[in-house]
Amino acid sequence: MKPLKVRSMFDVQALRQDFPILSRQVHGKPLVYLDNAATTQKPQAVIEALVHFYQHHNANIHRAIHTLGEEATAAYEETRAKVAQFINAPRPETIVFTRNATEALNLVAYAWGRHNLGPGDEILLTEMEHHSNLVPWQRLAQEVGAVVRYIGVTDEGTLALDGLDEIIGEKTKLVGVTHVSNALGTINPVREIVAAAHRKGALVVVDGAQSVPHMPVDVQALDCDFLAFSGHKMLGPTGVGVLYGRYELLEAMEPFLTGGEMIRRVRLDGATWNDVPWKFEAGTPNIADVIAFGAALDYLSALGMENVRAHEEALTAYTLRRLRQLEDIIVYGPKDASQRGGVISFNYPDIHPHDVGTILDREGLAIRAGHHCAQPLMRRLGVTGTVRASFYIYNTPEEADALIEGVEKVRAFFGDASR
Ligand code: C6P
Repeated sequence: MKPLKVRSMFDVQALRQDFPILSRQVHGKPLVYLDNAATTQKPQAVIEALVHFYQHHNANIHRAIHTLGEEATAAYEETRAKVAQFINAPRPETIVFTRNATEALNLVAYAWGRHNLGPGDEILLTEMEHHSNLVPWQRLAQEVGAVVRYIGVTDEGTLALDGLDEIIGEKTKLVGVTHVSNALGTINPVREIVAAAHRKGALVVVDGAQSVPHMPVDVQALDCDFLAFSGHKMLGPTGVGVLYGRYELLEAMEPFLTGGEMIRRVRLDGATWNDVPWKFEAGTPNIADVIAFGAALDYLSALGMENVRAHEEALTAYTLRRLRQLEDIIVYGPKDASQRGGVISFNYPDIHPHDVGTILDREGLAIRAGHHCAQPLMRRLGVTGTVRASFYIYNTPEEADALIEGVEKVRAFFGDASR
């Protein structure tokens, strides 16, 4: 098949020069990095922002009155403002920095859930949630006597939303839904789910870990109550997560972790809390990585998230077309690339995903094989795991071709499935 001309709005070959790691070899082959749903590579601008901070501005924030402290505080808070702008949050104070999406989701379960859910209340999740938007709620439900229910997954890998207004019951107090499935790539109709939940007075927490890095996400348009995501999946350093929360909700919530920085006044008989969002940022935060995350946001904003989405959609459509031409292969998730992010999960019925992953690694291809922290979904699909390729801004049609060639080699190595 002729390699696809991905009509990107940016020059992918030029952009690749910004990522030092992309020029390395693995097992003597050029690295083809297709594990972007796990974490993305970092451009030089982000690496330099990190080094620059430590070389020129390093200090603790919010407490020092010296110049370095003021500079560090300003840069940290500037990233908060950039995050707010990136997801069109109404004000920077609605942005809380955490370690990752997982911690952001736990924050909601602890700080909102423990005080707002009780016996018999229902938490409605989906069968395609990542464990990070599932286990905290199961644990909370056990603690407070709430009940967890699930929206099912269809054979096409979409949410079974028929009768949504009945699925969300009078007792449903919280709906938790992933915007884009990390295992299937399915883009869920979050706006409709939020509208249905709000009609019943339920709040909605959206797991944006696989959407915010890949497409324009506007929290005001979605009208969600909480949105969680991770900086490391969008060119930023590890150790930075984001929780967006509706301001009134954050203000009414109890703190998550307690200690330094999150207090207003402490006496021997008790304490009062700092303003939102600092009430939720106890102790010294991940200052340097947050500031470098700001450089990642600048990089993505310069590309334009519409363009990022268009690039990934074209690459996904091309790869899906090529994969489906291979004999025996099972590809999961929606047929149409317009309904999915840049994540493609597949299996050979007779070959373990780890074996596929090991052979692909020998070809320089980095993919993920396993349950993708979505074990209930794997059970629904009737598998223990899948092979998953996931794209980002620097991936090319030639790399998609390398994936197909690698998969063909796997088939050849194991022989025909019918034998
Ligand atoms: N998914 C993957 O390979 P953390 O680890 O906290 O940064 O992100 C957690 C998380 C939450 N929700 C979704 C939808 C995710 O995909 C992830 C992370 C990685 O799919 C690691 S399991």
